[in-house]
Amino acid sequence: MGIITPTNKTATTLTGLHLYHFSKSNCSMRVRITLEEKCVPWVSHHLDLHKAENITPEYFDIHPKGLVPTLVHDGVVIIESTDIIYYLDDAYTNPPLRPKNKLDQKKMLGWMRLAADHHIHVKTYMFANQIGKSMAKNESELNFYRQLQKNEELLEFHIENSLPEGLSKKRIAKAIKKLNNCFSRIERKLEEQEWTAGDAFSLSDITWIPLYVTLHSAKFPFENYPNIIRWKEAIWKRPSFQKAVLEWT
Ligand SMILES: N[C@@H](CCC(=O)N[C@@H](CS)C(=O)NCC(=O)O)C(=O)O
Repeated sequence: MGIITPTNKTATTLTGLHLYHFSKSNCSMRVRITLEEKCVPWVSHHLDLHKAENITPEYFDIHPKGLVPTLVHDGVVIIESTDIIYYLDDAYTNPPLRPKNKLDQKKMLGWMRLAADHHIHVKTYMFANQIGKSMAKNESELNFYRQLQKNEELLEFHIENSLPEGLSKKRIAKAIKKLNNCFSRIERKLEEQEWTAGDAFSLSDITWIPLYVTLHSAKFPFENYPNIIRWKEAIWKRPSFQKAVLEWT
């Protein structure tokens, strides 16, 4: 999605870097890590998703799906976490967060796309195992949400999560299978190389590490993935990770 034109024109008058985000959101972590890697100052607009602070007409006028993160850079509004971090790496080239050679750059983009395609399964796993009940909406909250949310997939997801029985068993089983397939692929890659896209830390690692953080907190069985554990321990030591993730969670 990348750069958008929001209905709310006040966002376009902001100067500097402004991030609409939530402390525990994995997509927000990606952007915070990138900002810390680049050592650029930014202004925080924290929205607590557990208090539905993103479900307001004002925020839907900035982000059409009411999701975090949204980055505003000198009035330019950017959504979709993987697009945002790619944008930031173009705007602030030092240190570079993409591999030097074209082939590894292609691999990096492939891993980023894979993560974006699996977002729904991460969300399903988290809602099924950790946050579903606290995010369930009552009838009047659902009616309010229906008025704002134009995206069918998100609407359906939140309606299903708000049923007394929660998300369907079929949806949860599919998510677990898809996530295990993905992490098995990463595990195999990390057997041959230090980082997901080659021999340098890159946007691909920044895209995937928040998924480890979030899923691990919901007891995803990472003990079956020793190379992923070695990789996450290396990232844990980076000052960017400590500032962007540990200090926010
Ligand atoms: N593809 C989007 C997904 C953004 C997303 O789903 N964000 C979650 C937090 S990680 C959110 O805002 N959820 C709120 C909701 O579902 O209402 C991205 O990468 O930015």
